[in-house]
Parts: sequence; structure tokens; C-alpha cells
Amino acid sequence: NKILAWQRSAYHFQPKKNWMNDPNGPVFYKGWYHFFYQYNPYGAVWGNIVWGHAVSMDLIHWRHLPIAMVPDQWYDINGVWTGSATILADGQLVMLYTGSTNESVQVQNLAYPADPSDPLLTNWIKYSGNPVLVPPPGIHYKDFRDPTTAWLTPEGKWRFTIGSKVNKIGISLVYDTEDFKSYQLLDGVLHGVPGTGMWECVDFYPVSKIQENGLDTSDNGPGVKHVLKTSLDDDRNDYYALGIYDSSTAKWTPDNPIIDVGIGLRYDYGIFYASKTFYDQNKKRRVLWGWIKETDSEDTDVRKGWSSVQAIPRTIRLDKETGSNLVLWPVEEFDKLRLKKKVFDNVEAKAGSVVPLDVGSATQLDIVVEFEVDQKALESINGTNTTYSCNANGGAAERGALGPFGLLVLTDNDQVEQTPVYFYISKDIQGNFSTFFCADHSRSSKAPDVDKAIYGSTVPVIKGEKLSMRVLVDHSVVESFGQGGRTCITSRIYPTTAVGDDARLFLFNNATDAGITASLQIWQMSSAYVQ
Ligand code: DQQ
Repeated sequence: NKILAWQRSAYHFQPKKNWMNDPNGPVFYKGWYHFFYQYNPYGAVWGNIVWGHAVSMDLIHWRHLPIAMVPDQWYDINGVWTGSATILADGQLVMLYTGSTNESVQVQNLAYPADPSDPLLTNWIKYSGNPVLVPPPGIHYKDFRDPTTAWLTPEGKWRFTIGSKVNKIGISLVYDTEDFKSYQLLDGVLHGVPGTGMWECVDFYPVSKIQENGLDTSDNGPGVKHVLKTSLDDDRNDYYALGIYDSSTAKWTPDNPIIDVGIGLRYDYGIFYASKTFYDQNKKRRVLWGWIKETDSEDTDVRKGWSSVQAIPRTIRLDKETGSNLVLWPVEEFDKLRLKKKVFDNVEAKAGSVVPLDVGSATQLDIVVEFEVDQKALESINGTNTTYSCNANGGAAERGALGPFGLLVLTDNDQVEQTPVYFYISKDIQGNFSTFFCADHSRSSKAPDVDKAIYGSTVPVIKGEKLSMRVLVDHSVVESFGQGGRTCITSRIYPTTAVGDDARLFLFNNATDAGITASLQIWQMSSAYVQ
């Protein structure tokens, strides 16, 4: 029980108890960040879904508020499911959300604040004309959910999209509305991808090719690309792609059809699902929320009385260096939790070595590392034809000439329980390098009933760039960002001995040839106030 108590996060958002899933309707309103979420008030498993609600001034410290909406109408009696906020031109706020009806039909409903002058948005009114949308002809009654934030068309109408599927083709339907009460379904779809199945929690928004600032959801023009994101019900991961949105046809086209949405890039290669962004007009940035589920057993969740956390909100931008992916990074406010800092300059790790990093307690950390890889080894080793992949190979135990190397987090003294977060460099016959960013959970816990997969993907590295990672350790949650957030991996891990004061941190280099030098800055992290 002590171990179960230790697993609770210290600076991630979570309710006091019970089950949580998708982020809902995030918005900045009258000085407060509002966060709603799918919540079961009665237990630590999914069911009885209501909208939990909390507010914050900095996205890190939270104050829990009363439940915002409960299933109390025929059109949402099976659950107040996921939805999004839209701020209208006059500053008024509307929520569109999915209700599961008394017959389990998925319909869309409108809700709005009972008192728009209340900055805490405590009370919500469900529109008397609900449901405002029912599944259109040709759409299965259980495949119509999770409306996005609306954006303005050039004609001044509001437009939004809702995920669905037809046969195995994942699609997103588009609606126009002037008053959020009556709607017009547009011809065709925003986009569709064969073989991807049901699109949950679609997100659609612009990113700037030029400026660092985020864009309002209604922004468009020549300096803009549009991101389409879908959460694939079939494999429980969040996929995105960059493309061009044509407002006259209401269609989106991917820049590269080979890495189309649902088959190419992911926000995160670990545990991260049903995410949603919002435009933060307070700090002119786009912020991403994502749900981190448990990967232990349901029985254990019931025993500990809670399930899931939310990822630290991430700023999301187009990667100006590559132009072909996004970069995700913890919001700057998170740095305020940094306490004592330890610096380790130019720590050498020879091929096949493990170096302890004495940081004291190792359960609440923010770790920033830059690596230099032995140049001679990079040049002299022979390229091979074999293709590496984080999850198809033997994880951190499999040795290559130029990797793996990185950190062992939440590791006991003897390294029996250990979670390596690492880079692996491969060289092909032509002498080209590819870099992978991975997290290996196969030895993360002695417990039998937890997920022990190896996650990760390639990470773009620009010529001349050093390899770098940032790793946030918060008890049983680890968020890892490779190359400034080009590739991210969220881990949910349940050590049994590497807990509390017994958790350690190491630098490791399991390459057979290349030595590495690492420079590290490591902060102890304060707990956030989530009350
Ligand atoms: N969770 C909600 C649905 C959504 C799913 C129900 C995604 O609206 O499609 O809790 O996790």
C-alpha cells in the first residue's frame, strides 16, 4: 500500500480520487485557465461519465471546482462525453459536447455558462433545444462524437468538425452554423484515411510558418499550415499531420500523403491519448492537453482508488528547422516548480558503462541533457543495411556500435528495476545516420500485471545539432522530450523497489563503439498545488 501511495503524481493534474479520461473544453476565460475532464465520480474505472472541472492561473497549480455537467437528460443520460469550447466574437463562451442518449445514440449538445460574468464558470446550462445534432444518414449511431472548437469561415459562419468512420475509413464531418442551434452538414468530409477506423477527439488548428506565437483557431492565410489530429480508437494513439486547409471547399490536404493523419506522425510515442489543444489568448500560444492512462491492471486501480493523470500542458509549434513536424514542450510556467539544481558537466560514459548521478531523491525531477558522441566512432564504423526500430529490437539491452545511450530513471541501486530513456544512432551503407528516441519499460517493474512495452520513434536531427533530451520524472509518470520536443514519449511505470528514497538515476551507454559525453542540469521539482 505504501508503494501504491507513492505512485500518485506530485505535479501532474489529477482529481483527488476515481477515474479520469479525456481533457474537455480547455479555455482561458476572464483570467482563469479552465480545465474540464471526463470523470467517473463513483469509481476508479470508466463509467457514469460527467465533466469534472478545475481552474488555474498558471496551468500548473489547480483548484478543483464542483462537477460542471452530469448526465441528467435523455440525450446524455449514458454519459456527458467529450467536447470543446468556442469563444464567440462578443466574448461569450459555448460548449459543444457529445451525449450518449438513453438508447446509446451519440448526439451533439450545446451548453453555456449560467452566469457569463462568473470567472469560475461554476454553473452550466444545457440548451433547451438539445440535441442540436444527431448522426446524419450513413453514419452509425455509435460513430459520431467529440466536436472540435469552432473557427470562423470567410463568410463569418462558425465551422467545426466531428470524427466518425464509414466502414474502415476514418473521416471527419464538417458543419457550419451561425448560432450553434441550427447547423448545416457540408458535402464531403474535411479528410478521410482508409484503414484508420473511428476517429475520436479530432483536433484541427492553424500553426504559423513564420512566427513563434500560436494562432487563434480562426486564423488562416499564406503563412499558415493546418494540423489535423485524430485519436485512433483502434490503436489508442494520437496521430497528426501537417497540411493545407481550403476554406472554400472545407477540405484539408496533407503535405505528404505517405505520413497522412493516422498513419504517420504521433504527438507522443508512449501513453498519450484523446488530446486537445486550445489557443491561449493570454499568452498567445497553442497549448496541448493529453490524457495519460494507467498501464497497470484495473484491479490495482480499484485498490489504489484512482486512475489516470493529465500530461503537463505542452506548447505546440511548427518545427521551423524541419518544416515537417511539430515541437511539443512543457509550458514555461512548469519551470517555476524547479528547486535545487545540480549540474554535471562533461560526464564521460565509455562504451558499455553505467555512471551514477547522485541527485539525492530521484522521484520528482526535471532533467536536461546534452550529449556529444565520439566523432571518431561515428566516422569509422561501417554502415549496415539493417533497419532499427525502438519496439522491434531488444530495447536498451541490445547493443549497437552507436547506441543505445541515455538515462536510467526510477532505477534501484542494483539496476534490477530500471527504465532506460535513450538515443540510438544507426548508420546505413551510404553512411547516412538515423537517430531514434526510445523508452524501454521491459525491466521497469517486477510486478507481473503492468505494461512493459518498448516505445519510441525516429527523431529528426539537423546537421551540427547536439543530441538532447528533457525528462520529467514524477513518481510513476515520466515524460520525455527528444530534440526539443520533436519526438516525445510518455511512460507510465510502476516500480516496486525503485520507489521513494530508493529510486536512483544513472547515465548509461550501452554502445559497443562510441563513447559519449553528457552535460546535465537536474532540478528537484516541487509538488504542484492541486486542491
Ligand atoms: N472518450 C469519450 C468519448 C471519446 C473517448 C468518452 C475517447 O467522447 O470518443 O469518455 O477516449
